[in-house]
Amino acid sequence: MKNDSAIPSPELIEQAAAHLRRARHVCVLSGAGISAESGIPTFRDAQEGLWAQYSPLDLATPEGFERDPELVWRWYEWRREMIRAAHPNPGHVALAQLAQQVPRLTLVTQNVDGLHQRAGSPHVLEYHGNILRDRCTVEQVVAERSEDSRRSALPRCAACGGLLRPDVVWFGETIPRRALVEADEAAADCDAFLSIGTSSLVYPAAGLAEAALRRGVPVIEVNPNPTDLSPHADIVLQGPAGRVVPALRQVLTEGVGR
Ligand code: BJW
Repeated sequence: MKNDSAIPSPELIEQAAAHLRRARHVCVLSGAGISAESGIPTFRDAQEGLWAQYSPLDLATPEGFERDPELVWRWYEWRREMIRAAHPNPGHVALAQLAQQVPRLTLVTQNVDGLHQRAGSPHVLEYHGNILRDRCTVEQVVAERSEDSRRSALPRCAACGGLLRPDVVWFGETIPRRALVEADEAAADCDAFLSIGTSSLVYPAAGLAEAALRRGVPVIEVNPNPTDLSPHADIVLQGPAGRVVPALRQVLTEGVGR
């Protein structure tokens, strides 16, 4: 990762804030990078990213789960513990506050950690589900664990006894319908788009910024590293979300140097 302690110039932050000030509806897409400063690893960062150490095909596909559900559950239980122990960081908090400062803000998150909600963001669209929920593989609904499988390596549904899985979206699976539709609507209606802490590599999520770009809507990216979106974004705020989003929120409220 590049020098992630630097943050963009006040002038560039003001340019981004000016777009947000003019906006009637801001659409935000967040990714793993916004939770990195809460101690939760991203997926694709070269050294610490989860995919540098674990195979997405084994751990984040329905086929991997079918082959070895115990392995997949062990990995998810490890991540759940990490996420339960984590706290929202200043990036999550500033984004929740930003929602109070613009007429309308739709927050679409690819993250499964629930940290936006814990920071106070209302109506978060969980595009890739939530790791803290279980889903029944038979009934395909969010489910409780049966009493006798609570501590088992393979938890079972209290209602039907079916095998449970984490309520997340794996590769090749469809996005939860409500999140998919409402995110598409927001990308089609917004007049400013903010992409925070995502590599913009995973679809259909990455297509949301593309849809906004096609409409000529200003797209602002917050990321310490360049992504596939960066050359197309109107403004790239290069730096960590935990510093850049609070700075953006502050400039939006107070203006530069006032
Ligand atoms: C910081 C920072 C700091 C660091 N501050 N920033 C079109 C083209 C090509 C392929 C496809 C396509 N359409 C569909 C596909 C297939 C596939 C896909 O996109 N593959 C690509 C990887 C090539 N997509 C799917 O399969 C999706 N489903 C689908 O399309 O269904 C329709 C369909 C069904 C059947 C057949 C065909 C189509 C589902 C995708 C599910 C993704 N699931 C995961 C796991 C979730 C569960 C879990 O957590 O375990 O979601 S994978 C992983 O990637 C996770 C993330 O949400 C997602 C995105 O990652 P994200 O958030 O961008 O993280 P990173 O690590 O990539 O990036 C972090 C960024 O943060 C970096 O840029 C850093 O620089 C930055 N950063 N520190 C700010 N402090």
